[in-house]
Amino acid sequence: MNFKRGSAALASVGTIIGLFAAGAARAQEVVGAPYSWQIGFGPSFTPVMERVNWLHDVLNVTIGVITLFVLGLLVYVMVRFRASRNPTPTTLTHNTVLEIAWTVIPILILVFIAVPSFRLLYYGDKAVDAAFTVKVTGHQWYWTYEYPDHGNFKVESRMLTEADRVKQKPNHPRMMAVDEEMVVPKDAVIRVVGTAADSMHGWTVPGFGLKKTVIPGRLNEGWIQVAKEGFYFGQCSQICGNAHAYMPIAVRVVSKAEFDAWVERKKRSAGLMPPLETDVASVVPPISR
Ligand SMILES: [Cu+2]
Repeated sequence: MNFKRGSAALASVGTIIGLFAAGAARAQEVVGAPYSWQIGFGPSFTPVMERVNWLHDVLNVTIGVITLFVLGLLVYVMVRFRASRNPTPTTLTHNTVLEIAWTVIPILILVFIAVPSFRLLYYGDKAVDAAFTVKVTGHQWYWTYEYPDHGNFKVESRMLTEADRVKQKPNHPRMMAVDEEMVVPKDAVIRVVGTAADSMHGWTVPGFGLKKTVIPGRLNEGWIQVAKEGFYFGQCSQICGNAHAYMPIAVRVVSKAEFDAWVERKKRSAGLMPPLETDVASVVPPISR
């Protein structure tokens, strides 16, 4: 117990130091990341994940009630029909009413569970009135993000080495920081379509309630709408090869203005927009004769 408390305290001191260190470089905080001693779902950051949490709670209560009811029946049978109390066994084998009841009631329970399950499946399946699309592609072993509605520039997202993480993004969790995050504006409904270039991968961000297996030759769809700015993390969730553990998913949610500025920078560096004069001066060396 003391060890647990001690390490939890150390971890939080570490987090605070990390936040201070990063504060100077970047004001945006890490919002959706796994935390020490986490056993259940983390907090939800999208409408889909809120509903996933709700369904999870409803199912847990349903399962709990059924389990307690069956346990009660077993205890009752063991006490009421014990051998010492019933020296002569009964020859009763059928009870039509009971048999219909124990068939129909579980069916009704399954229907009760199926209705919200299917509603949630279809709710998360397709984006309605999406502002734009981001195409996610899983590679061995990194992610690319394409922005087809913004000129189709592409961002490659690779995990930082531990040394680079400490230097560049010290407040990001170990083995989850990447060089280039997927960047999206807050509050906007964003369609996320996913595919893979080689083997199957899984684009999964727990706080978004999104877990899409991405498959070569197929396009799978989901959507997100995140209200809070910051960094959110997830991991590839299909065993995709020897560096499967080293292709984390990092999403940066920013304001609309910041997003537009980021898109412009990416478009310029992809040659989709003319570079700024200051960039040209720094990139093209003066001609010497
Ligand atoms: Cu993978």
